[in-house]
Amino acid sequence: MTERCQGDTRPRTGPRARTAIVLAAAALLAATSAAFLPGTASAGTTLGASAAEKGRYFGTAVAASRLSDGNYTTILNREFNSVTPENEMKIDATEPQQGRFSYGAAEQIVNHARSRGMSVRGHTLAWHSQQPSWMESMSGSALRSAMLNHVTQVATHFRGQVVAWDVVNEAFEDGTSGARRNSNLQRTGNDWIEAAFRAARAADPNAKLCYNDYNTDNWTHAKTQAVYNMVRDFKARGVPIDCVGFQSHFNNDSPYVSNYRTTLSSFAALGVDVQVTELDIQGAPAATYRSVVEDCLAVARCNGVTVWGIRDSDSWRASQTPLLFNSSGQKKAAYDAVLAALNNGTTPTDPPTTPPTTPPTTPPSGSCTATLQDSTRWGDRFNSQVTVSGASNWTVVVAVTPPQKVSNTWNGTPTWDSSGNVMTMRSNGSGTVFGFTTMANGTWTRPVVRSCTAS
Ligand code: G2I
Repeated sequence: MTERCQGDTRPRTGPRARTAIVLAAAALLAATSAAFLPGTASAGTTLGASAAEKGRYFGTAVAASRLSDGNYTTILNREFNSVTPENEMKIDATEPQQGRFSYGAAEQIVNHARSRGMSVRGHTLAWHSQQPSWMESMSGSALRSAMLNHVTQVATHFRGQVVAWDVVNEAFEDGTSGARRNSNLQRTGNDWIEAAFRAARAADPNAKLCYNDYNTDNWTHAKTQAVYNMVRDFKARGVPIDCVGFQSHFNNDSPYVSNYRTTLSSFAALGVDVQVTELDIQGAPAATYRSVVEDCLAVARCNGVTVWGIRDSDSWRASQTPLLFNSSGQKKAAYDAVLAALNNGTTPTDPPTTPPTTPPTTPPSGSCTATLQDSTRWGDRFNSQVTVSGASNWTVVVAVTPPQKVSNTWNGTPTWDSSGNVMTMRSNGSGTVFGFTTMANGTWTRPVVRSCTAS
């Protein structure tokens, strides 16, 4: 191209000219996409970033023992923006002897996640299973007190670090009875579940509190209806419940059904968030994975999807090869289907909200420039995208207006001031665009870029 100078408009022919036309068209397309599809800069290529652009998270169960496996952590750090400790926050792990708490393995996962901008789901505070032997042998009021103390201690320990807790896990019977599961906790009195939720709320007022269960995916099943009735009752009586987790372990005996979306939306209509908390599907059929993600995206209050492990070899049901990555860590067809579903996801139809009227903001000074633009908006939250120029290694400070809270970020590593309203975002090395989701909490003021510093 050196033979042509700027302004030379003579037509060109031949392969180099065709190459130039293709490149120019590609550049135009890229510029157009950037203008009309904010956030496509580097999202769209990983599960977490794509989900974040839809205002959701995409998470995985993590085992502390696997964090030393480089293949595992490479996938974890690249693809996911939420983690759930698979076993490390369970009662037997966190209180192995009564009154003696042990948080090391759980903290390893929490620190790994939070230092990389991933959020943490806590699993689980009260459950009939994986109880330490001292608790298994307890009953009555002693057990009730021990359970409430456990909830209080663990939720307090992780206060501010866990965005959502599975407060109570698997408290209902399988089959057609719709009854509570007969467990030592249930035998302490039918109100044990609401007592656990109240204790959790007192311990960590800002965490979302979830009830989590399996075989509650099919809207027509008695167990689904029983959980629904409990949540409706809790909402009516002011028991502090914020969300319902659908484990969604699908297999030939307990398959995905097309009324799953009805289940999610029906629970959401009770005034709780819904989350897919432990997804795995026997054989990992791409179409079924895709449907699950589409169902979540179709429900405004579906916050995100967590798969129960990264590679097939990490699964509790490894022989069913139910996950998105094979045992060598390669993406399976189901991965491609999930990513496509996240990228084509529909924006839920929420009541319209009033957009802010102030123009996009740029910081007053600094060694680089950061421009904030509005992106997708939902009934309760909105995305913003910040484009940085003038530095490849940058630090940008953004403030949101209380009671707004940033719930999700992508393409950068965030840290927070003590108020939780001022986010310092650092580049991951190469990108010049980052984004975040702000929970409006009734306030729709656009976040403000305070500074941009080259580092
Ligand atoms: O069972 C599948 C999941 C159903 N919903 C609740 C989840 O918490 C549950 O997770 C699984 C873990 O994936 C397994 O990893 O929970 C199992 C226990 O109920 C976990 O299995 C345990 C084994 O039973 C232990 O022998 C083993 O020491 O995993 C432990 C750590 O590998």
